[in-house]
Amino acid sequence: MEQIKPAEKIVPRPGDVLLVVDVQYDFLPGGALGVARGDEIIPALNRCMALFSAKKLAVYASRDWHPPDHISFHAQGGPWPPHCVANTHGAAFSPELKLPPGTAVINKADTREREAYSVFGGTDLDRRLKQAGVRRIFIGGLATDYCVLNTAKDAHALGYDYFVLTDAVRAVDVKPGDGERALEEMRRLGAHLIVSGALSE
Ligand code: VGL
Ligand code: ZN
Repeated sequence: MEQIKPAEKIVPRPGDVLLVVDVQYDFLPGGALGVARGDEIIPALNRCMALFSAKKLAVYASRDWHPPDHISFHAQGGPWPPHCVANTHGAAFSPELKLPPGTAVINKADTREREAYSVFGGTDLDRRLKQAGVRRIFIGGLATDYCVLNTAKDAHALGYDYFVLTDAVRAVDVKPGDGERALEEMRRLGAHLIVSGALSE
């Protein structure tokens, strides 16, 4: 996989935001829809959040926020076991995730009838980012092959420049290789695939 090497520094600047996708108990090992090694991304995300926060740049954190009878759950004929039910333990952010004060929390897929893997899906994220003059989005979180992929596709369609932090994402991999294929698809759509260590003060 082609990546910008850490030696090529990228300095976050006004117009940049960090988007941390769905780092919730249910997507972490032991959770209802646990992503293997999902917990390994937290230190890298914490470093990125600290960097953006120190530069007074916005951090957004999304959460999958489903009603108990969401259409994506098996009982409704959907593909997933129940997960991230709003206001339950499973839907909470990992306490190891050091969200800076003022982090903007975006709930998604929070109505029964609607699935949304993208953080842009059915939320006001695009309006808020455009209003703030945001041009570049740095994306990390879970899962590479669902919410990260679909968020990146929408970022592309909505005209943003976007970066995927390859060491700060992990895949569900329902089929082995789904995560790698998702990264490849994002790269084809113009995503800059970088390691989080490339971000510099
Ligand atoms: C997700 C599966 C079901 C995700 C959400 O956040 O990637 N995956 N719901
Ligand atoms: Zn979900």
